[in-house]
Amino acid sequence: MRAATASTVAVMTTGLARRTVLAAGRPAPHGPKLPGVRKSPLSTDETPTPWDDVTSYNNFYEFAGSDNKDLPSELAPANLVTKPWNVVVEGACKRTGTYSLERVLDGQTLEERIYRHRCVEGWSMVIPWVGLPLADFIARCQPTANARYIAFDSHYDRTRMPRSRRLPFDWPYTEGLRMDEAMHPLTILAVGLYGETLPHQNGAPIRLVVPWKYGFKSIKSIVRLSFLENQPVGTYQQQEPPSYGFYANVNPAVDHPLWSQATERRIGDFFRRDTSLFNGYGNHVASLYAGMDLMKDY
Ligand SMILES: Nc1nc2c(c(=O)[nH]1)N[C@H]1C(S)=C(S)[C@@H](COP(=O)(O)O)O[C@H]1N2
Ligand SMILES: [Mo]
Repeated sequence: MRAATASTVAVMTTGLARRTVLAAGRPAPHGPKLPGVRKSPLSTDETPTPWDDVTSYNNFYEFAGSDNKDLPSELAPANLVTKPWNVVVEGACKRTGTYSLERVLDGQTLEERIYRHRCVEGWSMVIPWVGLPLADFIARCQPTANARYIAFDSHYDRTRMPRSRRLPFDWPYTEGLRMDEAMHPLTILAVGLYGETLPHQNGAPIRLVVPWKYGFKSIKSIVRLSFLENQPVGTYQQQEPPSYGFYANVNPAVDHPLWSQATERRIGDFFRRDTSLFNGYGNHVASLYAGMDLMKDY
Protein backbone atom coordinates (compact mmCIF):
# COMPACT_ATOMS: atom_id res chain seq x y z
CA MET A 1 0.00 0.00 0.00
CA ARG A 2 2.77 2.37 0.92
CA ALA A 3 4.65 1.40 -2.27
CA ALA A 4 1.52 1.99 -4.34
CA THR A 5 1.11 5.45 -2.82
CA ALA A 6 4.74 6.31 -3.49
CA SER A 7 4.53 5.30 -7.12
CA THR A 8 1.27 7.21 -7.56
CA VAL A 9 3.03 10.31 -6.25
CA ALA A 10 5.91 9.65 -8.63
CA VAL A 11 3.52 9.41 -11.57
CA MET A 12 1.79 12.63 -10.52
CA THR A 13 5.09 14.46 -10.12
CA THR A 14 6.20 13.36 -13.56
CA GLY A 15 2.88 14.53 -14.97
CA LEU A 16 3.28 17.93 -13.33
CA ALA A 17 6.88 18.25 -14.47
CA ARG A 18 5.82 17.52 -18.02
CA ARG A 19 3.06 20.13 -17.84
CA THR A 20 5.61 22.70 -16.71
CA VAL A 21 7.83 21.75 -19.63
CA LEU A 22 4.93 22.05 -22.08
CA ALA A 23 4.04 25.48 -20.77
CA ALA A 24 7.62 26.69 -21.13
CA GLY A 25 7.87 26.53 -24.94
CA ARG A 26 6.42 29.26 -27.12
CA PRO A 27 3.36 28.07 -29.10
CA ALA A 28 3.34 29.34 -32.68
CA PRO A 29 1.09 32.31 -33.48
CA HIS A 30 -1.82 31.45 -35.78
CA GLY A 31 -1.69 32.48 -39.44
CA PRO A 32 -4.00 32.30 -42.45
CA LYS A 33 -5.54 28.99 -43.54
CA LEU A 34 -4.03 27.18 -46.53
CA PRO A 35 -6.55 27.19 -49.41
CA GLY A 36 -8.26 24.14 -50.88
CA VAL A 37 -7.16 21.50 -48.37
CA ARG A 38 -8.93 18.18 -48.98
CA LYS A 39 -9.86 15.73 -46.23
CA SER A 40 -8.49 12.19 -46.42
CA PRO A 41 -9.88 8.76 -45.54
CA LEU A 42 -6.36 8.00 -44.26
CA SER A 43 -6.87 10.33 -41.27
CA THR A 44 -7.50 8.95 -37.79
CA ASP A 45 -10.62 10.13 -35.95
CA GLU A 46 -8.70 10.34 -32.67
CA THR A 47 -8.69 13.76 -31.00
CA PRO A 48 -5.79 15.89 -32.26
CA THR A 49 -3.24 17.12 -29.72
CA PRO A 50 -3.82 20.87 -29.17
CA TRP A 51 -1.95 23.34 -31.44
CA ASP A 52 -0.16 24.86 -28.44
CA ASP A 53 1.36 21.49 -27.48
CA VAL A 54 2.22 20.45 -31.06
CA THR A 55 4.04 23.76 -31.58
CA SER A 56 5.78 24.12 -28.22
CA TYR A 57 6.95 20.56 -27.40
CA ASN A 58 9.34 19.65 -30.20
CA ASN A 59 12.42 17.72 -31.15
CA PHE A 60 14.69 19.76 -33.41
CA TYR A 61 18.24 18.89 -32.39
CA GLU A 62 19.79 21.51 -34.65
CA PHE A 63 18.30 24.20 -32.41
CA ALA A 64 18.01 22.57 -29.04
CA GLY A 65 20.32 19.64 -28.63
CA SER A 66 18.78 16.32 -27.70
CA ASP A 67 16.74 16.79 -24.54
CA ASN A 68 15.21 20.26 -24.66
CA LYS A 69 11.65 20.32 -26.01
CA ASP A 70 11.08 24.06 -25.39
CA LEU A 71 13.94 25.62 -27.31
CA PRO A 72 12.87 24.76 -30.88
CA SER A 73 9.77 26.93 -30.51
CA GLU A 74 11.88 29.73 -29.06
CA LEU A 75 14.81 29.58 -31.50
CA ALA A 76 13.53 28.20 -34.81
CA PRO A 77 11.18 31.10 -35.70
CA ALA A 78 14.04 33.63 -35.78
CA ASN A 79 16.84 31.36 -36.99
CA LEU A 80 15.30 29.19 -39.67
CA VAL A 81 14.93 31.28 -42.84
CA THR A 82 12.32 29.58 -45.01
CA LYS A 83 12.04 32.06 -47.90
CA PRO A 84 13.29 31.43 -50.50
CA TRP A 85 13.41 27.62 -50.16
CA ASN A 86 14.83 25.13 -52.61
CA VAL A 87 14.98 21.35 -52.64
CA VAL A 88 17.83 19.78 -54.61
CA VAL A 89 16.94 16.49 -56.32
CA GLU A 90 19.87 14.29 -57.30
CA GLY A 91 20.94 10.73 -58.01
CA ALA A 92 19.15 7.98 -59.89
CA CYS A 93 16.33 9.95 -61.51
CA LYS A 94 15.69 11.69 -64.82
CA ARG A 95 14.58 15.07 -63.43
CA THR A 96 17.50 16.06 -61.23
CA GLY A 97 17.89 19.73 -60.37
CA THR A 98 16.86 22.46 -57.97
CA TYR A 99 13.14 22.69 -57.22
CA SER A 100 11.80 25.83 -55.55
CA LEU A 101 9.16 25.15 -52.91
CA GLU A 102 6.65 26.83 -55.23
CA ARG A 103 7.55 24.32 -57.96
CA VAL A 104 7.18 21.37 -55.57
CA LEU A 105 3.66 22.59 -54.72
CA ASP A 106 2.65 23.71 -58.21
CA GLY A 107 -0.65 22.15 -59.28
CA GLN A 108 -0.68 19.93 -56.20
CA THR A 109 -3.87 19.46 -54.16
CA LEU A 110 -3.05 19.55 -50.46
CA GLU A 111 -4.58 16.99 -48.14
CA GLU A 112 -5.15 16.94 -44.42
CA ARG A 113 -3.69 13.83 -42.81
CA ILE A 114 -4.45 13.41 -39.14
CA TYR A 115 -1.82 10.91 -38.00
CA ARG A 116 -0.60 9.38 -34.78
CA HIS A 117 2.99 10.42 -34.08
CA ARG A 118 5.14 8.20 -31.84
CA CYS A 119 8.53 9.45 -30.70
CA VAL A 120 11.16 6.84 -29.89
CA GLU A 121 11.47 8.56 -26.48
CA GLY A 122 8.07 7.14 -25.46
CA TRP A 123 5.64 10.04 -25.98
CA SER A 124 3.02 10.42 -28.68
CA MET A 125 0.63 12.94 -30.20
CA VAL A 126 -2.13 13.08 -32.82
CA ILE A 127 -1.15 15.65 -35.45
CA PRO A 128 -3.31 17.10 -38.23
CA TRP A 129 -0.70 17.56 -40.94
CA VAL A 130 -1.35 19.16 -44.32
CA GLY A 131 0.72 17.86 -47.21
CA LEU A 132 1.06 15.92 -50.41
CA PRO A 133 1.85 12.26 -51.02
CA LEU A 134 5.63 11.88 -51.37
CA ALA A 135 4.78 9.43 -54.19
CA ASP A 136 3.38 12.35 -56.24
CA PHE A 137 6.65 14.26 -56.05
CA ILE A 138 8.74 11.14 -56.66
CA ALA A 139 6.74 10.46 -59.83
CA ARG A 140 7.65 13.93 -61.10
CA CYS A 141 11.36 13.22 -60.46
CA GLN A 142 11.15 10.08 -62.64
CA PRO A 143 13.43 7.73 -60.71
CA THR A 144 15.35 5.16 -62.76
CA ALA A 145 15.46 1.40 -62.15
CA ASN A 146 18.60 1.94 -60.03
CA ALA A 147 16.66 3.94 -57.43
CA ARG A 148 16.08 1.52 -54.56
CA TYR A 149 16.30 4.00 -51.69
CA ILE A 150 15.74 7.66 -51.14
CA ALA A 151 17.74 9.85 -48.74
CA PHE A 152 16.77 13.24 -47.33
CA ASP A 153 18.93 16.00 -45.88
CA SER A 154 17.76 18.77 -43.56
CA HIS A 155 18.80 22.37 -43.87
CA TYR A 156 21.86 23.09 -41.75
CA ASP A 157 23.42 26.42 -40.79
CA ARG A 158 25.85 26.01 -37.89
CA THR A 159 26.02 29.75 -37.10
CA ARG A 160 22.26 29.90 -36.61
CA MET A 161 22.18 26.51 -34.88
CA PRO A 162 25.00 26.84 -32.34
CA ARG A 163 23.65 24.17 -29.96
CA SER A 164 23.93 21.58 -32.70
CA ARG A 165 27.69 21.59 -32.13
CA ARG A 166 27.19 20.10 -28.65
CA LEU A 167 26.03 16.90 -30.31
CA PRO A 168 28.44 14.41 -31.87
CA PHE A 169 26.38 14.26 -35.07
CA ASP A 170 27.61 14.38 -38.59
CA TRP A 171 25.37 17.29 -39.72
CA PRO A 172 23.18 17.82 -41.68
CA TYR A 173 20.49 15.62 -40.16
CA THR A 174 19.81 12.93 -42.71
CA GLU A 175 17.29 10.10 -43.11
CA GLY A 176 16.32 7.47 -45.63
CA LEU A 177 13.54 5.19 -46.80
CA ARG A 178 13.30 2.18 -49.04
CA MET A 179 11.60 3.19 -52.30
CA ASP A 180 8.40 1.22 -51.59
CA GLU A 181 8.14 2.89 -48.15
CA ALA A 182 8.66 6.29 -49.76
CA MET A 183 5.96 5.57 -52.37
CA HIS A 184 3.45 4.29 -49.81
CA PRO A 185 0.22 6.35 -49.77
CA LEU A 186 0.62 7.11 -46.04
CA THR A 187 4.01 8.79 -46.58
CA ILE A 188 3.68 12.54 -47.07
CA LEU A 189 5.66 15.72 -47.46
CA ALA A 190 4.00 18.03 -44.93
CA VAL A 191 3.79 21.77 -45.47
CA GLY A 192 1.10 22.57 -42.92
CA LEU A 193 -0.43 21.89 -39.55
CA TYR A 194 -4.06 22.43 -38.45
CA GLY A 195 -4.82 23.83 -41.92
CA GLU A 196 -2.14 26.52 -41.59
CA THR A 197 1.43 26.91 -42.85
CA LEU A 198 3.90 24.67 -41.00
CA PRO A 199 5.47 26.52 -38.03
CA HIS A 200 9.27 26.73 -38.04
CA GLN A 201 9.66 24.48 -35.00
CA ASN A 202 7.73 21.72 -36.79
CA GLY A 203 10.12 21.61 -39.73
CA ALA A 204 9.08 24.46 -42.02
CA PRO A 205 8.63 24.80 -44.84
CA ILE A 206 8.57 21.12 -45.90
CA ARG A 207 9.19 17.95 -43.89
CA LEU A 208 8.64 14.23 -44.18
CA VAL A 209 5.93 12.37 -42.22
CA VAL A 210 6.02 8.56 -42.04
CA PRO A 211 3.41 7.71 -39.39
CA TRP A 212 4.22 4.02 -38.82
CA LYS A 213 7.85 4.75 -37.94
CA TYR A 214 9.42 6.44 -34.93
CA GLY A 215 9.31 10.22 -35.21
CA PHE A 216 13.00 10.61 -35.96
CA LYS A 217 12.45 9.21 -39.47
CA SER A 218 10.16 12.18 -40.19
CA ILE A 219 12.98 14.57 -41.09
CA LYS A 220 12.34 18.31 -40.94
CA SER A 221 13.14 21.27 -43.23
CA ILE A 222 14.21 19.18 -46.23
CA VAL A 223 16.72 20.70 -48.70
CA ARG A 224 17.95 17.60 -50.53
CA LEU A 225 16.45 14.40 -51.83
CA SER A 226 18.75 11.74 -53.33
CA PHE A 227 17.70 8.62 -55.22
CA LEU A 228 20.16 5.87 -54.33
CA GLU A 229 21.00 2.31 -55.20
CA ASN A 230 22.35 1.50 -51.72
CA GLN A 231 20.75 1.88 -48.30
CA PRO A 232 21.67 5.23 -46.72
CA VAL A 233 22.57 5.63 -43.02
CA GLY A 234 20.38 8.00 -40.99
CA THR A 235 21.56 10.40 -38.31
CA TYR A 236 20.13 8.32 -35.45
CA GLN A 237 21.45 5.13 -36.97
CA GLN A 238 25.00 6.56 -36.81
CA GLN A 239 24.83 6.77 -33.00
CA GLU A 240 27.27 4.85 -30.87
CA PRO A 241 26.39 2.42 -29.42
CA PRO A 242 24.07 1.49 -32.30
CA SER A 243 20.60 1.70 -30.75
CA TYR A 244 18.58 2.49 -33.85
CA GLY A 245 18.07 0.52 -37.03
CA PHE A 246 17.36 1.71 -40.55
CA TYR A 247 13.68 0.78 -40.49
CA ALA A 248 12.68 2.23 -37.09
CA ASN A 249 9.17 0.82 -37.43
CA VAL A 250 7.21 1.38 -34.22
CA ASN A 251 7.32 -1.97 -32.44
CA PRO A 252 6.32 -2.54 -28.80
CA ALA A 253 8.33 -5.79 -28.74
CA VAL A 254 11.69 -4.22 -29.63
CA ASP A 255 13.05 -2.31 -26.63
CA HIS A 256 15.40 0.63 -26.86
CA PRO A 257 18.62 -0.39 -25.03
CA LEU A 258 17.70 2.05 -22.24
CA TRP A 259 13.89 1.73 -22.06
CA SER A 260 10.92 -0.38 -23.07
CA GLN A 261 8.83 0.62 -26.09
CA ALA A 262 5.80 -1.38 -24.87
CA THR A 263 3.92 1.73 -23.71
CA GLU A 264 3.81 5.44 -24.47
CA ARG A 265 2.42 8.64 -22.98
CA ARG A 266 0.04 10.47 -25.26
CA ILE A 267 0.72 14.16 -24.60
CA GLY A 268 -2.20 15.47 -22.55
CA ASP A 269 -3.03 12.06 -21.06
CA PHE A 270 -2.33 11.12 -17.46
CA PHE A 271 -1.81 7.38 -17.89
CA ARG A 272 0.44 5.57 -20.33
CA ARG A 273 -1.16 3.48 -23.06
CA ASP A 274 0.01 0.41 -24.97
CA THR A 275 2.09 1.00 -28.06
CA SER A 276 0.84 -0.67 -31.27
CA LEU A 277 2.96 -2.44 -33.86
CA PHE A 278 3.54 -0.07 -36.81
CA ASN A 279 1.92 2.62 -34.64
CA GLY A 280 -1.47 1.10 -35.48
CA TYR A 281 -0.93 1.29 -39.27
CA GLY A 282 -0.22 -2.43 -39.72
CA ASN A 283 -3.25 -3.03 -41.95
CA HIS A 284 -1.71 -0.52 -44.40
CA VAL A 285 2.00 -1.31 -44.15
CA ALA A 286 2.65 -4.80 -42.73
CA SER A 287 2.88 -6.22 -46.27
CA LEU A 288 5.94 -4.03 -46.94
CA TYR A 289 7.84 -6.17 -44.44
CA ALA A 290 6.52 -9.62 -45.32
CA GLY A 291 9.26 -12.20 -44.83
CA MET A 292 11.44 -9.87 -42.75
CA ASP A 293 12.29 -10.64 -39.12
CA LEU A 294 11.08 -7.50 -37.34
CA MET A 295 13.10 -8.40 -34.22
CA LYS A 296 16.29 -8.24 -36.29
CA ASP A 297 15.48 -5.69 -39.00
CA TYR A 298 14.27 -2.94 -36.66
N1 LIG B 1 16.04 17.93 -38.96
C1 LIG B 1 15.47 17.29 -37.93
N2 LIG B 1 14.36 16.55 -38.14
C2 LIG B 1 13.76 15.92 -37.10
C3 LIG B 1 14.31 15.99 -35.79
C4 LIG B 1 15.47 16.78 -35.60
O1 LIG B 1 16.01 16.90 -34.49
N3 LIG B 1 16.02 17.42 -36.68
N4 LIG B 1 13.69 15.31 -34.75
C5 LIG B 1 12.86 14.16 -35.12
C6 LIG B 1 12.11 13.65 -33.99
S1 LIG B 1 12.98 12.74 -32.84
C7 LIG B 1 10.77 13.81 -33.86
S2 LIG B 1 9.90 13.05 -32.63
C8 LIG B 1 10.03 14.68 -34.80
C9 LIG B 1 9.31 15.77 -34.03
O2 LIG B 1 8.47 16.53 -34.88
P1 LIG B 1 7.58 17.69 -34.25
O3 LIG B 1 8.46 18.56 -33.41
O4 LIG B 1 6.99 18.40 -35.42
O5 LIG B 1 6.52 17.00 -33.42
O6 LIG B 1 10.87 15.30 -35.78
C10 LIG B 1 11.91 14.49 -36.27
N5 LIG B 1 12.62 15.18 -37.33
MO1 LIG C 1 11.42 11.54 -31.76
